[in-house]
Amino acid sequence: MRDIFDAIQRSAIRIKDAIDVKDIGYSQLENSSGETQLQLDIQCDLIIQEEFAKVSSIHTIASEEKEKEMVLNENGKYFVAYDPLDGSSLVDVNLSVGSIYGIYEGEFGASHMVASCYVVHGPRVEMVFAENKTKLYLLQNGAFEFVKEIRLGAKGKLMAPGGTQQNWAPYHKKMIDGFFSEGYRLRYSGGMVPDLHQILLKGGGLFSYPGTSDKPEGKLRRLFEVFPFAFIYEKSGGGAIDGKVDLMTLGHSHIHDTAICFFGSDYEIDRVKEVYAKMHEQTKDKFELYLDEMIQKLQACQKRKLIKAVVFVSLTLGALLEMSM
Ligand code: AHM
Ligand code: MG
Repeated sequence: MRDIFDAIQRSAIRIKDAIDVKDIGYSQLENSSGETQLQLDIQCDLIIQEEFAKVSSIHTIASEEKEKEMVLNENGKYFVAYDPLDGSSLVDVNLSVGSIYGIYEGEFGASHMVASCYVVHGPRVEMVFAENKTKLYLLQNGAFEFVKEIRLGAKGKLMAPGGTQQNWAPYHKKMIDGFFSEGYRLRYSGGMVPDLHQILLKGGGLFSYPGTSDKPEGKLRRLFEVFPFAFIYEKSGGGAIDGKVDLMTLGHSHIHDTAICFFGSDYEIDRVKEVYAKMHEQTKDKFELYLDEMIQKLQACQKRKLIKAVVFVSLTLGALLEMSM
């Protein structure tokens, strides 16, 4: 694990230099000498790949920038999934960005995660690494120095609500509005690394990326974004759920799968659970009532009308499921 930690630190220093060049953010295609430049996120992906290739304990890597996993060492035991430069579009406007790493043993999957880490590139470069505890490090004169252990409070004051609001479900909007009317303050930059980092360091709050009408399974990727932060929040004394269950109990079928996600301190996570459980209950009740009605209709049907009724039921069930989102 130590060699992975070191490789992440070397990558962070190289990524800092890659971000800190004049042309980045103004032109993604050509630098001032007219040479073709690699897009910054691809450049960061290659930096990390190069540093991980030096680590013999890494078996396979998966990156947000790579379609498929890449085997590095057949004898390695760790599987590392990373997002090399999350929120890369924020570089253009000089807001903070970051890299996220999920370290899995034996294979990818939440239940195999043994450590996770992220690096924030803001006014300073900071790194948060969680294994048994969550620890904060600061880049000082070319080396990362331990600063402190991080613990979340039981209740926070900050709210980072992701996703396009017009595509939120009404119960989700009501819940977020409820937090604001309790005095929570909006803190959303559009970069999950700085947004979750702020909540973590300021003691608590809620970051959410719900299922929306355009992205029913959320936007954030399980292996590179959701599981690493879920691990960090849980190790820091907070919670991470998909509305119903602990995010760390979810599976995945593809390396780029996404998940609906909420990260926060206990108070906010409990509220999300309550609101989402109530919504699921109501949807279930509505669904059962509807099914009973349909069964009665079917029973009353003449044999020749049966096929027509079955088609009708399938179509309306589909519409009802869509409505309940
Ligand atoms: P990216 O991987 O394309 O950079 O997108 C991930 C980012 C997260 O950092 C952030 O929380 C989210 O996308 C913001 O999305 P939205 O603008 O839909 O709220
Ligand atoms: Mg990302």
